[in-house]
Amino acid sequence: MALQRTLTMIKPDAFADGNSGAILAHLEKAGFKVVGMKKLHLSPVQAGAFYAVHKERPFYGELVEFMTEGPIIAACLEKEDAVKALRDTMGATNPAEAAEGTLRKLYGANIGRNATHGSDSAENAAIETAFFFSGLELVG
Ligand code: FUP
Repeated sequence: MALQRTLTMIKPDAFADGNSGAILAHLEKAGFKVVGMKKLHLSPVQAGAFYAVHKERPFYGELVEFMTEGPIIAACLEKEDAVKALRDTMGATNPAEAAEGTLRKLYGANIGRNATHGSDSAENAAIETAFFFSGLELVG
């Protein structure tokens, strides 16, 4: 498998709890290279657009509210097979079901407040990376 890029977010819960540094260190130790990174506070329109695929789901409103409650860190990460590797490093969507030692197990509280995001496919990784970063901001 060749080098691949994916998109992660340190969500408002993890940022507010002061876990950004630990999460970034965990990702670096797991072999991810940060090729782009920024801190921002999403507006409801921006968070709604990012999660547009979930628009019809019952949790959409709560998800947008949560993702806009405070700052986040968005980062583009590079590694062999990065999309799957990040999903494995994060663990299941619901922290209660996430494996020991995964980011969501370590830092998530519940399925809504689960500390981190990771793209679920190479196609979405490209879309989500372009949502946050211009080509000039990605330094490989
Ligand atoms: P994931 O790819 O693991 O982030 O999970 P999904 O794309 O299915 O969901 C995106 C986000 O919606 C989750 F991170 C948290 C939120 N969510 C809920 O709040 N309730 C649910 O039942 C499912 C997802």
